[in-house]
Amino acid sequence: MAGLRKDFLWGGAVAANQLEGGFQDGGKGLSVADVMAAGANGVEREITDGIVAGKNYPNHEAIDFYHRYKDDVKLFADLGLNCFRTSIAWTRIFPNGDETEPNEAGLQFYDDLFDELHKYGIEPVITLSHFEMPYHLVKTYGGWRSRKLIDFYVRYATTVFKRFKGKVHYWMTFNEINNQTGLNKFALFTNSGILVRPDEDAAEVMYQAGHYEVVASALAVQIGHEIDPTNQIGCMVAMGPTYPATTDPKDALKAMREMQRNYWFADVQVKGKYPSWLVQYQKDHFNLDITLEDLDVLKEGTVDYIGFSYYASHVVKASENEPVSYVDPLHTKGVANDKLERSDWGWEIDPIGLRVALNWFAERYDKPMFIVENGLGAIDTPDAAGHVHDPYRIDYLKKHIEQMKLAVEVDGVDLMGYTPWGFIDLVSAGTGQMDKRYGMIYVDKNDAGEGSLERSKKDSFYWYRNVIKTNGEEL
Ligand code: P53
Repeated sequence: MAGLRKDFLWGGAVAANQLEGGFQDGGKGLSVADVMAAGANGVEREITDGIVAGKNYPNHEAIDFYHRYKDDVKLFADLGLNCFRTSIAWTRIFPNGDETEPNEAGLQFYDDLFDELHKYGIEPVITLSHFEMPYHLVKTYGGWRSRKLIDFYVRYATTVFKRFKGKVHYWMTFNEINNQTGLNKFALFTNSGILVRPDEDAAEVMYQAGHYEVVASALAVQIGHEIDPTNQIGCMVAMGPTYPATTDPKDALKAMREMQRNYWFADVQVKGKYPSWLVQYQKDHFNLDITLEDLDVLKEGTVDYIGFSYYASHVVKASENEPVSYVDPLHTKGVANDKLERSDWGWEIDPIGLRVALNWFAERYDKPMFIVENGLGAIDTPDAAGHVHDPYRIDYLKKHIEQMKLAVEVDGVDLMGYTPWGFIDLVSAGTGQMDKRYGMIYVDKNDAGEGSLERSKKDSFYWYRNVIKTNGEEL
Protein backbone atom coordinates (compact mmCIF):
# COMPACT_ATOMS: atom_id res chain seq x y z
CA MET A 1 0.00 0.00 0.00
CA ALA A 2 1.40 3.29 -1.13
CA GLY A 3 0.18 5.53 1.70
CA LEU A 4 -0.70 9.18 1.35
CA ARG A 5 1.08 11.43 -1.15
CA LYS A 6 4.46 12.67 0.00
CA ASP A 7 3.23 16.23 -0.58
CA PHE A 8 -0.07 15.63 1.21
CA LEU A 9 -1.59 18.89 2.41
CA TRP A 10 -2.08 18.61 6.16
CA GLY A 11 -3.77 21.66 7.51
CA GLY A 12 -6.58 23.21 9.42
CA ALA A 13 -9.61 25.15 8.21
CA VAL A 14 -11.34 28.34 9.31
CA ALA A 15 -13.31 31.17 7.70
CA ALA A 16 -12.63 34.90 7.95
CA ASN A 17 -15.98 35.82 9.48
CA GLN A 18 -15.73 33.13 12.16
CA LEU A 19 -12.30 34.04 13.52
CA GLU A 20 -11.05 37.47 12.44
CA GLY A 21 -13.29 39.85 14.33
CA GLY A 22 -12.23 43.46 13.64
CA PHE A 23 -15.51 43.74 11.79
CA GLN A 24 -15.11 47.47 11.19
CA ASP A 25 -11.32 47.69 11.15
CA GLY A 26 -9.29 48.64 8.10
CA GLY A 27 -12.34 49.99 6.31
CA LYS A 28 -14.19 46.65 6.30
CA GLY A 29 -17.87 46.79 5.32
CA LEU A 30 -20.72 44.84 6.88
CA SER A 31 -21.21 41.28 5.71
CA VAL A 32 -24.15 38.93 6.10
CA ALA A 33 -22.33 37.33 9.06
CA ASP A 34 -22.34 40.69 10.84
CA VAL A 35 -26.13 40.82 11.06
CA MET A 36 -26.58 37.36 12.50
CA ALA A 37 -27.13 37.29 16.26
CA ALA A 38 -26.06 34.36 18.42
CA GLY A 39 -28.38 31.36 18.69
CA ALA A 40 -27.82 28.33 20.91
CA ASN A 41 -27.89 24.54 20.65
CA GLY A 42 -31.23 23.94 18.93
CA VAL A 43 -31.98 27.68 18.67
CA GLU A 44 -31.68 29.34 15.25
CA ARG A 45 -29.62 32.48 14.81
CA GLU A 46 -31.67 35.61 14.30
CA ILE A 47 -30.99 37.52 11.09
CA THR A 48 -31.56 41.19 11.91
CA ASP A 49 -32.26 44.12 9.62
CA GLY A 50 -28.84 45.74 9.96
CA ILE A 51 -27.20 45.86 13.38
CA VAL A 52 -29.68 46.20 16.22
CA ALA A 53 -28.43 47.66 19.52
CA GLY A 54 -28.34 45.29 22.47
CA LYS A 55 -28.04 42.06 20.47
CA ASN A 56 -25.10 39.70 20.71
CA TYR A 57 -23.32 39.42 17.33
CA PRO A 58 -20.54 36.89 17.94
CA ASN A 59 -18.79 37.43 14.59
CA HIS A 60 -18.01 41.07 15.35
CA GLU A 61 -15.10 40.20 17.59
CA ALA A 62 -14.94 36.43 16.98
CA ILE A 63 -11.52 35.31 18.31
CA ASP A 64 -9.80 38.56 17.30
CA PHE A 65 -7.49 36.86 14.81
CA TYR A 66 -7.34 40.18 12.95
CA HIS A 67 -5.14 41.58 15.73
CA ARG A 68 -3.51 38.36 16.92
CA TYR A 69 -2.69 36.58 13.68
CA LYS A 70 1.09 36.70 14.14
CA ASP A 71 1.00 34.79 17.41
CA ASP A 72 -1.64 32.44 16.04
CA VAL A 73 0.35 31.62 12.92
CA LYS A 74 3.30 30.81 15.18
CA LEU A 75 1.07 28.31 16.97
CA PHE A 76 -0.07 26.84 13.64
CA ALA A 77 3.58 26.35 12.71
CA ASP A 78 4.17 24.65 16.05
CA LEU A 79 1.29 22.30 15.19
CA GLY A 80 3.20 21.41 12.03
CA LEU A 81 0.59 22.46 9.45
CA ASN A 82 1.83 22.74 5.89
CA CYS A 83 -1.35 24.49 4.75
CA PHE A 84 -3.96 26.78 6.28
CA ARG A 85 -7.43 27.12 4.85
CA THR A 86 -9.14 30.43 5.44
CA SER A 87 -11.26 32.79 3.39
CA ILE A 88 -10.77 36.35 2.29
CA ALA A 89 -13.52 38.55 3.68
CA TRP A 90 -15.03 40.04 0.52
CA THR A 91 -16.01 43.10 2.63
CA ARG A 92 -12.41 43.89 3.49
CA ILE A 93 -11.65 44.18 -0.23
CA PHE A 94 -14.91 45.68 -1.48
CA PRO A 95 -16.71 46.95 1.65
CA ASN A 96 -20.03 47.46 -0.13
CA GLY A 97 -19.42 45.01 -2.95
CA ASP A 98 -20.27 47.37 -5.82
CA GLU A 99 -17.28 49.75 -5.70
CA THR A 100 -15.01 49.92 -8.72
CA GLU A 101 -11.78 50.25 -6.69
CA PRO A 102 -10.68 47.90 -3.91
CA ASN A 103 -9.86 48.89 -0.33
CA GLU A 104 -6.08 48.87 0.04
CA ALA A 105 -6.08 48.29 3.81
CA GLY A 106 -8.00 45.05 3.30
CA LEU A 107 -5.62 43.82 0.61
CA GLN A 108 -2.67 44.71 2.83
CA PHE A 109 -4.04 42.66 5.73
CA TYR A 110 -4.09 39.51 3.59
CA ASP A 111 -0.69 40.31 2.08
CA ASP A 112 0.73 40.42 5.59
CA LEU A 113 -1.12 37.28 6.67
CA PHE A 114 0.06 35.29 3.64
CA ASP A 115 3.64 36.50 4.13
CA GLU A 116 3.48 35.42 7.75
CA LEU A 117 2.25 31.95 6.72
CA HIS A 118 4.97 31.55 4.08
CA LYS A 119 7.58 32.49 6.66
CA TYR A 120 6.80 29.13 8.28
CA GLY A 121 6.30 27.17 5.06
CA ILE A 122 2.51 27.17 5.41
CA GLU A 123 0.59 27.33 2.13
CA PRO A 124 -2.64 29.36 2.22
CA VAL A 125 -5.77 27.66 0.83
CA ILE A 126 -8.30 30.36 0.11
CA THR A 127 -12.08 30.39 -0.20
CA LEU A 128 -13.29 33.46 -2.05
CA SER A 129 -16.73 33.56 -0.47
CA HIS A 130 -17.41 31.82 2.82
CA PHE A 131 -20.77 32.96 4.27
CA GLU A 132 -19.66 36.60 4.26
CA MET A 133 -20.93 38.44 1.19
CA PRO A 134 -21.35 42.23 1.49
CA TYR A 135 -24.60 43.12 3.26
CA HIS A 136 -24.99 46.12 0.98
CA LEU A 137 -25.47 43.72 -1.94
CA VAL A 138 -28.31 42.09 -0.01
CA LYS A 139 -30.07 45.37 0.70
CA THR A 140 -29.52 47.03 -2.66
CA TYR A 141 -29.66 44.19 -5.16
CA GLY A 142 -31.53 41.41 -3.34
CA GLY A 143 -28.39 39.31 -3.06
CA TRP A 144 -27.76 36.70 -5.76
CA ARG A 145 -31.25 37.19 -7.14
CA SER A 146 -29.55 39.79 -9.32
CA ARG A 147 -27.39 39.01 -12.35
CA LYS A 148 -25.32 42.08 -11.42
CA LEU A 149 -23.75 40.05 -8.63
CA ILE A 150 -21.78 38.10 -11.24
CA ASP A 151 -19.85 41.24 -12.18
CA PHE A 152 -19.25 42.27 -8.58
CA TYR A 153 -17.97 38.82 -7.67
CA VAL A 154 -15.77 38.60 -10.75
CA ARG A 155 -14.25 42.01 -10.02
CA TYR A 156 -13.48 40.91 -6.47
CA ALA A 157 -12.05 37.54 -7.60
CA THR A 158 -9.91 39.18 -10.30
CA THR A 159 -8.56 41.70 -7.79
CA VAL A 160 -7.39 39.07 -5.34
CA PHE A 161 -6.08 36.65 -8.00
CA LYS A 162 -3.88 39.48 -9.29
CA ARG A 163 -2.80 40.82 -5.94
CA PHE A 164 -1.93 37.46 -4.40
CA LYS A 165 -0.41 35.87 -7.50
CA GLY A 166 2.50 33.73 -6.34
CA LYS A 167 1.37 33.87 -2.70
CA VAL A 168 -1.74 31.75 -3.08
CA HIS A 169 -1.98 28.68 -5.32
CA TYR A 170 -5.07 26.89 -3.95
CA TRP A 171 -8.48 28.50 -4.21
CA MET A 172 -12.16 27.61 -3.85
CA THR A 173 -14.90 29.79 -5.30
CA PHE A 174 -17.87 29.44 -2.88
CA ASN A 175 -18.03 27.66 0.44
CA GLU A 176 -20.61 24.87 0.70
CA ILE A 177 -22.44 26.34 -2.26
CA ASN A 178 -24.94 23.49 -2.08
CA ASN A 179 -26.26 24.12 1.47
CA GLN A 180 -29.07 26.13 -0.07
CA THR A 181 -30.47 23.17 -2.00
CA GLY A 182 -32.38 22.35 1.22
CA LEU A 183 -34.08 25.78 0.92
CA ASN A 184 -33.62 26.57 4.58
CA LYS A 185 -33.50 30.17 5.73
CA PHE A 186 -29.99 30.12 7.17
CA ALA A 187 -28.42 28.60 4.06
CA LEU A 188 -30.20 30.87 1.58
CA PHE A 189 -28.98 33.86 3.54
CA THR A 190 -25.38 32.73 4.10
CA ASN A 191 -24.92 31.31 0.59
CA SER A 192 -26.84 33.87 -1.42
CA GLY A 193 -27.88 36.83 0.72
CA ILE A 194 -31.51 35.90 0.21
CA LEU A 195 -34.45 36.09 2.59
CA VAL A 196 -37.34 34.58 0.69
CA ARG A 197 -40.35 36.88 0.44
CA PRO A 198 -43.90 35.58 0.88
CA ASP A 199 -44.67 36.12 -2.82
CA GLU A 200 -41.68 34.08 -3.93
CA ASP A 201 -41.16 30.39 -4.62
CA ALA A 202 -38.05 29.50 -2.61
CA ALA A 203 -36.98 26.81 -5.08
CA GLU A 204 -37.21 29.16 -8.07
CA VAL A 205 -35.22 31.84 -6.24
CA MET A 206 -32.57 29.29 -5.24
CA TYR A 207 -32.18 27.87 -8.77
CA GLN A 208 -31.85 31.38 -10.19
CA ALA A 209 -29.34 32.56 -7.59
CA GLY A 210 -27.49 29.27 -7.85
CA HIS A 211 -27.25 29.70 -11.61
CA TYR A 212 -25.68 33.14 -11.31
CA GLU A 213 -23.27 31.71 -8.75
CA VAL A 214 -22.11 28.84 -10.95
CA VAL A 215 -21.62 31.28 -13.82
CA ALA A 216 -19.61 33.58 -11.52
CA SER A 217 -17.63 30.59 -10.30
CA ALA A 218 -16.84 29.46 -13.85
CA LEU A 219 -15.72 32.96 -14.84
CA ALA A 220 -13.51 33.15 -11.75
CA VAL A 221 -11.94 29.79 -12.65
CA GLN A 222 -11.15 31.00 -16.17
CA ILE A 223 -9.71 34.30 -14.97
CA GLY A 224 -7.77 32.67 -12.16
CA HIS A 225 -6.14 30.32 -14.67
CA GLU A 226 -5.32 33.18 -17.05
CA ILE A 227 -3.69 35.21 -14.29
CA ASP A 228 -1.66 32.28 -13.03
CA PRO A 229 -1.80 28.94 -14.87
CA THR A 230 -0.42 27.21 -11.77
CA ASN A 231 -3.52 28.15 -9.75
CA GLN A 232 -5.55 25.17 -8.53
CA ILE A 233 -9.16 26.30 -8.26
CA GLY A 234 -11.80 24.04 -6.76
CA CYS A 235 -15.46 23.97 -5.96
CA MET A 236 -16.51 23.43 -2.35
CA VAL A 237 -19.58 21.44 -1.41
CA ALA A 238 -20.99 20.14 1.85
CA MET A 239 -20.98 16.35 1.51
CA GLY A 240 -23.09 13.97 3.51
CA PRO A 241 -23.99 10.74 1.75
CA THR A 242 -27.68 9.90 1.87
CA TYR A 243 -28.61 6.28 2.55
CA PRO A 244 -32.01 4.64 1.92
CA ALA A 245 -33.87 3.77 5.15
CA THR A 246 -34.99 0.31 3.99
CA THR A 247 -34.66 -2.19 1.15
CA ASP A 248 -37.78 -0.71 -0.46
CA PRO A 249 -36.77 0.37 -3.99
CA LYS A 250 -38.74 3.57 -3.45
CA ASP A 251 -36.31 4.45 -0.68
CA ALA A 252 -33.38 3.67 -2.97
CA LEU A 253 -34.78 6.03 -5.60
CA LYS A 254 -35.42 8.65 -2.96
CA ALA A 255 -31.86 8.42 -1.62
CA MET A 256 -30.42 8.59 -5.12
CA ARG A 257 -32.51 11.62 -5.97
CA GLU A 258 -31.44 13.28 -2.74
CA MET A 259 -27.84 12.87 -3.83
CA GLN A 260 -28.62 14.28 -7.26
CA ARG A 261 -30.50 17.18 -5.75
CA ASN A 262 -27.74 17.97 -3.26
CA TYR A 263 -24.81 17.74 -5.65
CA TRP A 264 -26.04 19.42 -8.81
CA PHE A 265 -23.86 22.41 -7.99
CA ALA A 266 -20.78 20.18 -8.08
CA ASP A 267 -22.07 18.51 -11.28
CA VAL A 268 -22.15 21.89 -12.99
CA GLN A 269 -18.86 23.14 -11.56
CA VAL A 270 -16.98 19.92 -12.34
CA LYS A 271 -18.59 18.77 -15.59
CA GLY A 272 -19.45 22.19 -16.99
CA LYS A 273 -23.10 21.42 -17.63
CA TYR A 274 -26.39 20.86 -15.85
CA PRO A 275 -27.44 17.26 -15.19
CA SER A 276 -30.30 16.09 -17.41
CA TRP A 277 -32.82 15.59 -14.58
CA LEU A 278 -32.35 19.22 -13.55
CA VAL A 279 -32.67 20.60 -17.08
CA GLN A 280 -36.01 18.81 -17.26
CA TYR A 281 -37.08 19.88 -13.78
CA GLN A 282 -36.25 23.54 -14.35
CA LYS A 283 -38.08 23.50 -17.67
CA ASP A 284 -41.18 21.97 -16.08
CA HIS A 285 -41.36 24.26 -13.07
CA PHE A 286 -39.65 27.61 -13.49
CA ASN A 287 -38.94 30.47 -15.76
CA LEU A 288 -35.22 31.07 -15.24
CA ASP A 289 -32.75 33.47 -16.76
CA ILE A 290 -30.20 31.00 -18.17
CA THR A 291 -28.68 32.10 -21.47
CA LEU A 292 -26.82 30.11 -24.12
CA GLU A 293 -23.82 32.30 -23.43
CA ASP A 294 -23.98 31.29 -19.75
CA LEU A 295 -23.93 27.63 -20.75
CA ASP A 296 -20.73 28.23 -22.75
CA VAL A 297 -19.16 29.94 -19.75
CA LEU A 298 -19.96 26.90 -17.60
CA LYS A 299 -18.25 24.61 -20.12
CA GLU A 300 -15.11 26.73 -20.13
CA GLY A 301 -14.81 27.18 -16.37
CA THR A 302 -14.64 23.72 -14.86
CA VAL A 303 -12.80 23.33 -11.57
CA ASP A 304 -9.47 21.60 -10.96
CA TYR A 305 -10.45 19.72 -7.85
CA ILE A 306 -13.35 18.92 -5.57
CA GLY A 307 -13.12 20.54 -2.17
CA PHE A 308 -15.66 19.27 0.31
CA SER A 309 -16.66 19.26 3.96
CA TYR A 310 -17.70 16.07 5.67
CA TYR A 311 -19.36 15.86 9.07
CA ALA A 312 -22.20 13.36 8.94
CA SER A 313 -24.36 11.13 6.75
CA HIS A 314 -28.14 11.13 6.35
CA VAL A 315 -30.95 8.62 5.88
CA VAL A 316 -34.18 9.17 3.97
CA LYS A 317 -37.40 7.29 3.52
CA ALA A 318 -39.91 7.80 0.72
CA SER A 319 -43.30 8.90 1.96
CA GLU A 320 -46.72 7.63 0.93
CA ASN A 321 -47.41 10.66 -1.24
CA GLU A 322 -43.88 11.08 -2.57
CA PRO A 323 -43.92 13.51 -5.51
CA VAL A 324 -43.11 11.74 -8.78
CA SER A 325 -40.13 14.01 -9.32
CA TYR A 326 -38.64 13.21 -5.89
CA VAL A 327 -37.07 16.67 -5.93
CA ASP A 328 -38.99 18.67 -3.33
CA PRO A 329 -36.66 19.12 -0.33
CA LEU A 330 -39.50 20.45 1.81
CA HIS A 331 -41.06 17.04 1.40
CA THR A 332 -38.01 15.24 2.73
CA LYS A 333 -37.78 14.24 6.36
CA GLY A 334 -34.57 12.71 7.56
CA VAL A 335 -34.76 9.43 9.44
CA ALA A 336 -32.47 8.66 12.38
CA ASN A 337 -29.76 6.10 11.72
CA ASP A 338 -29.96 3.58 14.55
CA LYS A 339 -26.47 2.29 13.76
CA LEU A 340 -24.78 5.59 14.52
CA GLU A 341 -24.05 7.77 17.52
CA ARG A 342 -24.68 11.50 17.47
CA SER A 343 -22.75 14.54 18.62
CA ASP A 344 -24.26 16.77 21.30
CA TRP A 345 -25.69 18.82 18.43
CA GLY A 346 -27.37 15.77 16.88
CA TRP A 347 -24.93 15.29 13.98
CA GLU A 348 -24.61 11.57 13.18
CA ILE A 349 -21.04 10.35 13.45
CA ASP A 350 -20.17 8.12 10.50
CA PRO A 351 -16.49 7.65 9.65
CA ILE A 352 -17.28 5.04 6.96
CA GLY A 353 -19.48 7.65 5.31
CA LEU A 354 -16.30 9.57 4.52
CA ARG A 355 -14.96 6.59 2.57
CA VAL A 356 -18.33 6.33 0.82
CA ALA A 357 -18.14 10.04 -0.04
CA LEU A 358 -14.62 9.83 -1.46
CA ASN A 359 -15.55 6.85 -3.62
CA TRP A 360 -18.76 8.47 -4.79
CA PHE A 361 -16.97 11.64 -5.87
CA ALA A 362 -14.15 9.66 -7.50
CA GLU A 363 -16.57 7.68 -9.66
CA ARG A 364 -18.79 10.60 -10.51
CA TYR A 365 -16.10 13.18 -11.29
CA ASP A 366 -12.70 11.53 -11.66
CA LYS A 367 -10.88 14.60 -10.30
CA PRO A 368 -8.52 15.14 -7.35
CA MET A 369 -10.26 15.73 -4.04
CA PHE A 370 -9.49 17.82 -1.00
CA ILE A 371 -11.23 17.24 2.36
CA VAL A 372 -11.36 20.85 3.50
CA GLU A 373 -13.53 20.38 6.60
CA ASN A 374 -14.18 17.57 9.05
CA GLY A 375 -14.50 17.53 12.81
CA LEU A 376 -16.52 17.22 15.97
CA GLY A 377 -18.28 20.13 17.64
CA ALA A 378 -18.18 19.43 21.38
CA ILE A 379 -18.21 21.02 24.82
CA ASP A 380 -14.71 21.16 26.29
CA THR A 381 -14.12 21.57 30.00
CA PRO A 382 -10.65 22.74 31.03
CA ASP A 383 -9.24 20.99 34.12
CA ALA A 384 -8.05 22.83 37.24
CA ALA A 385 -4.80 23.77 35.50
CA GLY A 386 -6.75 25.08 32.53
CA HIS A 387 -5.84 22.17 30.24
CA VAL A 388 -8.39 20.53 27.91
CA HIS A 389 -8.32 16.75 27.61
CA ASP A 390 -10.35 15.87 24.52
CA PRO A 391 -10.11 12.13 23.82
CA TYR A 392 -13.56 12.30 22.11
CA ARG A 393 -12.16 14.65 19.47
CA ILE A 394 -9.05 12.56 18.91
CA ASP A 395 -11.27 9.49 18.55
CA TYR A 396 -13.49 11.21 15.97
CA LEU A 397 -10.58 12.50 13.88
CA LYS A 398 -8.65 9.23 14.11
CA LYS A 399 -11.60 7.18 12.85
CA HIS A 400 -12.19 9.57 9.96
CA ILE A 401 -8.52 9.65 8.97
CA GLU A 402 -8.49 5.83 9.05
CA GLN A 403 -11.34 5.73 6.54
CA MET A 404 -9.70 8.43 4.45
CA LYS A 405 -6.56 6.31 4.27
CA LEU A 406 -8.54 3.22 3.25
CA ALA A 407 -10.11 5.22 0.42
CA VAL A 408 -6.64 6.24 -0.76
CA GLU A 409 -4.70 3.05 -0.13
CA VAL A 410 -7.31 0.40 -0.94
CA ASP A 411 -9.73 2.22 -3.24
CA GLY A 412 -7.11 4.32 -5.02
CA VAL A 413 -8.86 7.69 -4.78
CA ASP A 414 -6.82 10.79 -5.61
CA LEU A 415 -6.68 12.89 -2.44
CA MET A 416 -4.72 16.13 -2.12
CA GLY A 417 -5.14 16.93 1.53
CA TYR A 418 -7.06 17.15 4.76
CA THR A 419 -7.86 20.29 6.76
CA PRO A 420 -9.95 19.64 9.89
CA TRP A 421 -12.49 22.36 10.64
CA GLY A 422 -12.04 24.96 13.34
CA PHE A 423 -8.72 23.54 14.55
CA ILE A 424 -8.54 26.75 16.56
CA ASP A 425 -11.83 27.33 18.43
CA LEU A 426 -14.02 29.86 16.67
CA VAL A 427 -17.60 31.02 16.25
CA SER A 428 -20.00 28.32 15.07
CA ALA A 429 -21.64 29.20 11.77
CA GLY A 430 -24.88 27.40 12.50
CA THR A 431 -25.49 28.50 16.09
CA GLY A 432 -23.13 31.45 16.63
CA GLN A 433 -21.82 29.70 19.73
CA MET A 434 -18.25 29.70 21.01
CA ASP A 435 -18.86 26.68 23.21
CA LYS A 436 -19.49 24.42 20.23
CA ARG A 437 -15.79 23.77 19.83
CA TYR A 438 -13.90 21.95 17.09
CA GLY A 439 -10.41 23.09 18.04
CA MET A 440 -7.10 21.56 18.91
CA ILE A 441 -6.25 25.03 20.17
CA TYR A 442 -8.52 26.24 22.95
CA VAL A 443 -9.66 29.86 22.95
CA ASP A 444 -10.83 31.26 26.26
CA LYS A 445 -14.17 32.79 25.35
CA ASN A 446 -17.69 31.55 26.01
CA ASP A 447 -21.14 31.90 24.45
CA ALA A 448 -21.79 35.11 26.39
CA GLY A 449 -18.64 36.60 24.87
CA GLU A 450 -16.69 36.49 28.15
CA GLY A 451 -13.08 35.33 28.45
CA SER A 452 -9.47 36.40 28.03
CA LEU A 453 -9.22 35.16 24.40
CA GLU A 454 -6.03 33.40 25.47
CA ARG A 455 -4.99 30.38 23.40
CA SER A 456 -3.87 27.00 24.79
CA LYS A 457 -3.08 23.58 23.39
CA LYS A 458 -5.52 20.71 23.93
CA ASP A 459 -4.47 17.04 23.97
CA SER A 460 -5.61 16.79 20.34
CA PHE A 461 -2.97 19.37 19.40
CA TYR A 462 -0.11 17.02 20.33
CA TRP A 463 -1.90 14.05 18.77
CA TYR A 464 -2.46 15.82 15.42
CA ARG A 465 1.09 17.14 15.37
CA ASN A 466 2.33 13.57 15.37
CA VAL A 467 -0.18 12.52 12.72
CA ILE A 468 1.23 15.22 10.43
CA LYS A 469 4.82 14.40 11.29
CA THR A 470 4.31 10.73 10.32
CA ASN A 471 2.23 11.64 7.22
CA GLY A 472 -0.73 9.81 8.75
CA GLU A 473 1.14 6.63 9.63
CA GLU A 474 0.73 7.01 13.39
CA LEU A 475 -2.85 7.71 14.41
P1 P53 B 1 -21.15 24.72 12.71
C1 P53 B 1 -24.41 23.04 8.11
C2 P53 B 1 -24.16 21.72 7.76
C3 P53 B 1 -22.88 21.32 7.46
C4 P53 B 1 -21.83 22.25 7.52
O1 P53 B 1 -20.71 24.01 11.36
C5 P53 B 1 -22.10 23.54 7.84
C6 P53 B 1 -23.37 23.95 8.14
C7 P53 B 1 -23.65 25.34 8.54
O2 P53 B 1 -23.83 25.38 9.92
O3 P53 B 1 -21.15 24.50 7.82
C8 P53 B 1 -19.79 24.22 7.66
O4 P53 B 1 -20.24 25.87 12.91
C9 P53 B 1 -19.17 25.54 7.31
C10 P53 B 1 -18.42 26.18 8.44
C11 P53 B 1 -19.04 25.73 9.75
C12 P53 B 1 -18.82 24.24 9.89
O5 P53 B 1 -19.37 23.55 8.79
O6 P53 B 1 -22.56 25.11 12.47
O7 P53 B 1 -18.41 25.53 6.14
O8 P53 B 1 -18.43 27.56 8.24
O9 P53 B 1 -18.56 26.41 10.86
C13 P53 B 1 -19.38 23.65 11.17
O10 P53 B 1 -20.99 23.68 13.78
